Amino acid sequence: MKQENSNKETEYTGTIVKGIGGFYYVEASGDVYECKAKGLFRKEGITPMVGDRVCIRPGEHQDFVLSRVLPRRNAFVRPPVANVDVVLAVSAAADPKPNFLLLDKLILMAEKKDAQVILVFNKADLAREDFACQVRQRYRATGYPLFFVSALKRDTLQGLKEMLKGKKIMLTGPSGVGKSSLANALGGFSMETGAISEKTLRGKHTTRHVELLGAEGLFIFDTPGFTSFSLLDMEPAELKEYYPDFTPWARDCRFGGCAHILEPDCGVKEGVRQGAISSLRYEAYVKLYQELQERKKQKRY
Ligand SMILES: Nc1nc2c(ncn2[C@@H]2O[C@H](COP(=O)(O)OP(=O)(O)O)[C@@H](O)[C@H]2O)c(=O)[nH]1
Ligand SMILES: [Mg+2]
Ligand SMILES: [Zn+2]
Repeated sequence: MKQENSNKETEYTGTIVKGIGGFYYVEASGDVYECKAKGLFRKEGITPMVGDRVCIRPGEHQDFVLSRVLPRRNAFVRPPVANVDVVLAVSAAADPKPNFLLLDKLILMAEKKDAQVILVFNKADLAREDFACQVRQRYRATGYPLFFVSALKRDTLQGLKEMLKGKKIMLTGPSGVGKSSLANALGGFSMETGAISEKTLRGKHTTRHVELLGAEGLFIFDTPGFTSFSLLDMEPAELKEYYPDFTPWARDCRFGGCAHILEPDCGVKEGVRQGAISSLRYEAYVKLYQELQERKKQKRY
């Protein structure tokens, strides 16, 4: 997008798709420009990130200068990416067995950063008969879109792909669930798949750069996603804010700051009793709440 600014210089708006060795690669109207960042950024405490919307302008020597970082929707530290629209929280129906506590943590990270959450259960071809039913039960009241797919069968991916059009996407989830396979099937990329390559990747390429890949109308951050190690840095009392399935019931709690744990007359616990909120999801909430409390105590001493 060309814009004439006050200096009558041509300015472009684009997206950082890669950053290596002090250079940023900015995609604007289908072209990629190699840019140096404006010297002032460091002084201003601004670090451009992959995913950032930025302005660039021609420099003095037929080069390009990254002159401005536009306001971000969000920014993650590990991996360092900005403007994640959608977090695909990926699990496998089997092999590896789903870990719902970890899944809830991934959801919470996404919620905290105000990214849209989409739940994906891959390897549907390996699922037990009642699997989808149980999962639906657990997450129905959250309102999160929920997909049962197989990266190996493209026809199962159509609905998901529709929902991802035009979005910047981060895939998260444990190793082996099929994140790379999904990215490849959704966008025709060629990310390495398989347990062995995953391990060697982690061993050898710990400084592997982050890249935003675009194809077939969607944009995927090629990173390992956030892991359980960087999870749940929040106050125990903050946790409940990120449970959309609790929200309508929390209005009936007697106490304003109700944590929905031990308090009497708790609307959320009533919701669980009535079966509107999944008891499994609620029990996982209690576990996470206690985990956060425990950690807070340890920090204090
Ligand atoms: N049966 C089955 N296997 C799959 C499916 N998707 C991926 N896989 C296999 O699961 C393994 C791990 O996949 P990968 O994409 O590397 O997982 P990642 O570690 O999450 O990136 C690979 O051997 C894939 O071929 C699927 O839908 N069904
Ligand atoms: Mg992978
Ligand atoms: Zn309550």
